[in-house]
Amino acid sequence: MANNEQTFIMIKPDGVARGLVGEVIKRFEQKGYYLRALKMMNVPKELAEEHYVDLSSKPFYKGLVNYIVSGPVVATVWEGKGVVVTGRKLVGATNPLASEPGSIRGDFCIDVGRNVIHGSDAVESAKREIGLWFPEGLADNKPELKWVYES
Ligand code: DGT
Ligand code: DGI
Repeated sequence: MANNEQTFIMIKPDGVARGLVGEVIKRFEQKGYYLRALKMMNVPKELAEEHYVDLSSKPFYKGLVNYIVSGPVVATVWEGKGVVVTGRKLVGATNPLASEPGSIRGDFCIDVGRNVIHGSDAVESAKREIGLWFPEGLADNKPELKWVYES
């Protein structure tokens, strides 16, 4: 399994407004994942629409897009072995009422429409989302991680 797998994690406007940025970063860092890129931004409507294009036929799509553009978000890329699947475990199930306590959604939210964080659900979608949110590319800024990985 590759040590340099990447996932896209976004702290949504409610997560930023509620001061959960540090908490999210802490949980990914303490697991051992590497914060490869980070930016705070207001989201153009077209970007929110494109990010959630797979859900465009859903009745909640318009509300979802309005929620994502309602305030600043923090867009991040995390890197490490198994980070997509394990990142989803750290994030928790989509509906926070079904998220396990100990996961971010399980610990910090209630409504599916205010679920504080997004995490890519597969390696392929992570690639698509990183390209979408970081079209400028990622800086070459990775240290040696010999205290995290055996080889
Ligand atoms: P433990 O960790 O001593 O409580 O024992 P178990 O039952 O959780 O784990 P076990 O018996 O499979 O392995 C004993 C120890 O060997 C474990 O603590 C870590 C190490 N170990 C197991 N598999 C590997 C491996 O593939 N590579 C390395 N470097 N160490 C391993
Ligand atoms: O990858 P996830 O965010 O866990 O889940 P997803 O890709 O299926 O859905 C994306 C977002 O859409 C999710 O974080 C919250 C929202 N959503 C999903 N299902 C519903 C929903 N929002 C409402 N209001 N109702 C839903 O049934």
